[in-house]
Amino acid sequence: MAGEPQDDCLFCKIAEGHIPATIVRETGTTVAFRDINPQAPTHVLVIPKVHYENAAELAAAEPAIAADVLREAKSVAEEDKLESYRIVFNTGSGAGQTVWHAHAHVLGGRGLHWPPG
Ligand code: IU
Repeated sequence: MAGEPQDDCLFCKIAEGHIPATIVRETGTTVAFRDINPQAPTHVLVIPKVHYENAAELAAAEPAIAADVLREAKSVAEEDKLESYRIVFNTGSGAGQTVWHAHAHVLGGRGLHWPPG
């Protein structure tokens, strides 16, 4: 059920501390950890602890937690001293989403092209 931990969800397991990750920040509602396959010098994922399939579903059900995710993304950028950065929510397989637990990619530390690929 949406919002509840899913047995087969890797990010739920990271949020619960059952699978190790390089955690950079944690709040009551979010966890931020380094992506295992970084696409930029800073590539951190910010996830809500609650399980929703994507950012839009999270925002619809738990708008305050969606705001927490954005606030934490900014804090990650500040901690890594990024002047510019990009926050990405891949939504749907056609956009490259591979993990079905809402997550913000925080990317920075190199030039970022526009439009993205
Ligand atoms: P996506 O937007 O769903 O494609 O992002 C999923 C990300 O999760 C992707 O960048 C992976 O490298 C990352 N990731 C991870 O950090 N740790 C893992 O164990 C797995 C995926 I599986």
